Order: sequence, then structure tokens, then C-alpha cells
Amino acid sequence: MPDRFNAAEYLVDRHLECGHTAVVTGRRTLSYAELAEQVHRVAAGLRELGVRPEERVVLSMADDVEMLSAVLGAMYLGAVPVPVSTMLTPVELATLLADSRSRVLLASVEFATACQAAVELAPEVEIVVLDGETDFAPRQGVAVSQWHDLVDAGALETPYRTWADSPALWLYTSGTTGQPKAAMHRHESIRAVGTYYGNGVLELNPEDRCLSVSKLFFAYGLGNSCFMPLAAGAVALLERSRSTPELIAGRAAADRATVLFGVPTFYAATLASAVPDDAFSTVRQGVSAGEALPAVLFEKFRARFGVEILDGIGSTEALHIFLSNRPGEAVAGTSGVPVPGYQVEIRDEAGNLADTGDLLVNGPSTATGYWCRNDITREVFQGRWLRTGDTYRRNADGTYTYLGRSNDMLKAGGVWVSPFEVENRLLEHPDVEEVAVVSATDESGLQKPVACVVPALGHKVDEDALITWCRDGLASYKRPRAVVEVTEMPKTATGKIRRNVLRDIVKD
Ligand code: 3SK
Repeated sequence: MPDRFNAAEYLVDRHLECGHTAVVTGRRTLSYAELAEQVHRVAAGLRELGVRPEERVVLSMADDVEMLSAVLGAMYLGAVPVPVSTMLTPVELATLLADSRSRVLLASVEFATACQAAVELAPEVEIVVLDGETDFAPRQGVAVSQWHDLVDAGALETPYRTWADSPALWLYTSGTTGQPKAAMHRHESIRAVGTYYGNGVLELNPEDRCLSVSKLFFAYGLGNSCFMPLAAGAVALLERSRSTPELIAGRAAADRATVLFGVPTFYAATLASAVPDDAFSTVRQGVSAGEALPAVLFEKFRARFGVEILDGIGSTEALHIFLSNRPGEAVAGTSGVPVPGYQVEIRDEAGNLADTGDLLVNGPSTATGYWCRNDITREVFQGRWLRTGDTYRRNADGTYTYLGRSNDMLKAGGVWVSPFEVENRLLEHPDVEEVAVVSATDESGLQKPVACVVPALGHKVDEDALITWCRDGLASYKRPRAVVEVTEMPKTATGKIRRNVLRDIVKD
């Protein structure tokens, strides 16, 4: 038989005797022993509800002790937690409930209205457990209970006998346009995230206090606020409310965060805010992922807050970060080098190894595939290699530079142009707050790069000035042929720019 391994046991039971704090929220502090108690109780409660090993349980929950113990408790029981975005519409949530065949939905009070509407549309759901008192009018055939009912059913003292390759977790991903699909992850992949990125790159230790802007329902947030801190015996600082610069800066200072996990839009918003310059004085390391961090943000954040941000890239399919800068050696404007345990390669359109082209990764945390999506699974998961869908350049110093999503690359005058390179140049201009470059078809049917710009506060967009700025700082063929002002950048739930929406705007 394969080796027995349960990721929840590894993350929590291993530290039972340490006496150390595991989690701090705005209201509560739990030791590892107290967190383990909650995890064991959720596992027993789910078993009492009839949840079987390998059965999926959807979580539409806010970052708090209940959500953390729901993820871990389901895994402890051998079931499969499916944390989903709390920003989904009822129709979108119902689609995921149906796709995952979930009978049980765990929900936070903040999202009860959307969950109630979703359950109306999802005949699979039989039980809803809420993490607090709120109105919830279930449709016929659905039982609603409270968190205390779940955790009062006793405690499961030993984990289900999962193997390293047993299913542990599903995470839905849809990219910027496509249909949602569940990336299926193994118990072993969770250990790998803690070992290779958490320990191998960040050198997390029990003194660390990890604060994440991304919530637990994202792969990035789950690694930042659960897998990595708990694997290291460190503290996870959880924040239930929406992450604003002011809130995160306040929590970082009040709870003495040592590692701050953000995304480029958060770092940009923080720089644009009045957050005090010493707000992150306890932070020994900043981390950025989700999309590439422009060099200008890296420099400005370090200059103002004294925090070095390690840019990296991961994916839901890879579970966490696989290319990353290293502490003290960050090269601004790059995603760094492969995380220990991972290999990357770049292939051109013909499938040959190249210095610029599609990025593939081979590593210990890759998903086993997408649930019930055979064609796309075979396209994305190729043997040991995972196609990331990102275009990268390998630099002479061994670092990698992001050039754009492979399907976002533009051709101008027959030559490939990286939208990201042009965006970086425009971000250095004082009139520009946010920018995305997309392709539009001109009167002669030819493709041309167009920059969509959100102006900086109190500034105006001057098309000629911005085109000249690009012509002066880049090869001339890369310059945008037009600049369009937008008041707000359309984004996905994970903060990625919805370029398809911008393409529609510039088309007219
Ligand atoms: O998008 C990323 O860079 C990322 C990083 C870590 C985990 C998950 C994702 C999607």
C-alpha cells in the first residue's frame, strides 16, 4: 500500500504539544492545541452529517477560525473541501455546487443571501451550515444548522487513512474568460508548498506571523494563511473583512506581522494611500504574486516602507508559487528563478526549447487534473509538465521575465509585442495610475496596440505625450498607436485585468 499521509494531521497535530499560537483573528487567538480541537470537531461534525471520505464539501466563507477549521476538518475526515470565491453570483455558485456534486455547503453569515439563492438553484444541496446567526430560508429538502451544532457532535481523534496521493482539495479556476473547472490537489501537494516555498524560499519559522491580502478561498491565500504558516509552526493572522490598505496596515502593526503576502494592485493602492510610512516596520519580507509586479512598484514600496517585495508566480493548478525571487537578492521586474523542487522550461510555437515563449513547470504540487474536463486536462497537464499559459523570457542572469498571458500577446507590424513591457513603461509616467495594453483592429484590418489608462489622481491622459513617452523608452514598434482613458480597470475576482472587456471597449 502507498504511504499514509494526511495533510491536516501534518499541519495541526504535529504541533499539538508546542504550546505556540496558531491563529490570530480580529477577535480570537488560538493555540495549536485549540485549533486542533476545532479541526477534530469539524471532522466529527461532518461525519455526523453523513459526509464520506472523498466527498466534496463547498465552503463559501470569510477568513476566520471557522473557515480554517472547515478546510482542515474536511481533509482530516478524508473529505475534499472546495473553498469558493465569496464574490460569486448565486448562479455561479450554483454551477459549482452542481459541478462538484456537493450535498453540504458551509457558509458565512455575510454570504448567506447569495448562498440561499444559490441553493434554490442547486438540487444537490441537502445541508447548509452557517457560521453564525442569520436569516436563511431554505428551500424544501434543505436542512440548515448552526456552527455550534456541527462542532458539538464530538471530536475525531484520528484522521482518516488518506495516502499522499489521496484527493485533498479542489480549487476552481476559470482564468479571465473561460468556464470554471476544478483543479484537484493531493494531500502531498500541500506538504510540498510548505516545504519548498514556505521553507525553501521564505525560511518561515515559528516566530513568523503571516498576513495575507488574498483570502483563503484563493490558492495563493490558502498557501499564505494556512499551508505555509502551519507547516512551519508559525502564526496565521486572519482578517475577515475586505483587505484595504488601511485595514491591512493596521493589522500588520497591531499583530506584528513579519511576512506580508500581497498582490500588485494592493501594493499600488497602498502606495497611493496615506498609510503611515512605518506601518510595515515589523515586516521582514513582502511577497507578491497573482500577476507580475512592475519594477516601479517594487522600488517605490521599498523606498517608502523599507520592505523588499519578493515577486513570484504561481497558479491554481500548481497550488502555489513555483518561480520566485530570493530574499535579499530580488531582481526588480522579474519573477526570479525556480523555487527549489521545481523546474521550468520555455518552448516556442513549434514546441522547441527557446529563450522566449510558453512557460511550462514541473513540480511536486501540480494538480492531478481538472474534474470531469478531459480535453482541457490533456492540453494543460502534459506528462510531468504543466503548461502555465504565460509567455516568459529567460534572462542572461537566469531570472525570468513575464511578458504576458500567451493568449494576450500582441502583434504589431508583424512583430510580437509584450503588453506587459509597454504597461511597465507607461506606469513610470506620473500621469498613469493603472494601465493595460490590448490589441485593436485598425481601419485597414491590421492589429495595433492600444493602451487603456486610468489617470493618476488629479492628472489627465494626454495621448500624444504617452505615446512619445513609450517611443522614447522602448523600441518604437512597441509604442501604443492609441491611448484610451478609462475610469476604472475591469478586474476578475482575483484582481487580474479582464482584457476581453477592454478589447470590447477599444473596438468601438
Ligand atoms: O497567480 C499566482 O501567481 C498564484 C500564486 C500562488 C498561488 C496561486 C496563484 C494563482
